[in-house]
Amino acid sequence: MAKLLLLNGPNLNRLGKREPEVYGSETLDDIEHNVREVVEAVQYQLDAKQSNHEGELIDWIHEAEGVYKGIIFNPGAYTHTSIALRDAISSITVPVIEVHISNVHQREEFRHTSLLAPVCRGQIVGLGTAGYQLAAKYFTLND
Ligand code: DHK
Repeated sequence: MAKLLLLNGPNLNRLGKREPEVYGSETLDDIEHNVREVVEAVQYQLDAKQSNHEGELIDWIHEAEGVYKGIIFNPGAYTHTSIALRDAISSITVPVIEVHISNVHQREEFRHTSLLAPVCRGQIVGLGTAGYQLAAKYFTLND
């Protein structure tokens, strides 16, 4: 059975409580539940992980090689800072879709740049938590 990995980075465990005017009221559990529904409807399997630690995210990306068909990844603020995460994504052949709940381009200048997008399959920004489900749909469509 094909598997997808849903990966969330720093502060995304605070969803639901964190700046609801920016990130909405859904929790990470809600998001994982909704993505799981999309994935399981087409007989895929989902693993979902969240970490506030860059190194742990890097380890999980390395371990994804040969295991997952795709990674749906919201790297949080590491999007804008982490060359190490970019190198981790480049080091595997599993395609990664970068997802942002908010429209980062409508926000502070420092959020306009993604160090990771150039090595990702694609990027979904500003569509709220639906972005995660749309990324899952992409991976399940392309069989
Ligand atoms: C989430 C974060 O934690 C921010 O650091 C990013 C992103 C935007 C989001 O919109 O999901 O800048």
